[in-house]
Amino acid sequence: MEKLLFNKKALILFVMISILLVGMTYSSQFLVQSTSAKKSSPDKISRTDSTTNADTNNNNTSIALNALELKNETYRWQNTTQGINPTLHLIAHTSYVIKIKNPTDAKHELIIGSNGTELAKSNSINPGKNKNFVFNANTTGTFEYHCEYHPDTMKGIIEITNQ
Ligand SMILES: [Cu+2]
Repeated sequence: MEKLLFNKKALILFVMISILLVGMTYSSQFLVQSTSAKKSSPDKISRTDSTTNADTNNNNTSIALNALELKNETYRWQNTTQGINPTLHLIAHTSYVIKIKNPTDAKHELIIGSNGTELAKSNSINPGKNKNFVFNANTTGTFEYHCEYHPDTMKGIIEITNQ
């Protein structure tokens, strides 16, 4: 009877030690994994940061406008946030790359103007084509943009400020 009890105690002790050992092995593995994850994460973060910065810089100096067909061959300009004929807010003394996509089946041409004067233009963009052109926002003020072929429906305002 005593022997059996001792065996039971020994068995319980053995099981507890086994559980402890297994637990320690697992936790040490976890610790190693988390440390290596911590070691590698700063690289990842800095890499993401630099790409984000690059993207931000691009966004600061580039504007995407797409030709959009609503229906019955009615067209609008659309930006990346689904804005229709959006007002463009630009900073003075900055060069902007205007990136235009034309997924419609009509020709378009973006013209930036002021009181009937053309300041910059994309030239004709055929259906399915993309075109980039540079607009130098030299002075502050309110300007307009429109499509050469659809001036009544594809048009918007450009506001150039110092900030
Ligand atoms: Cu057009």
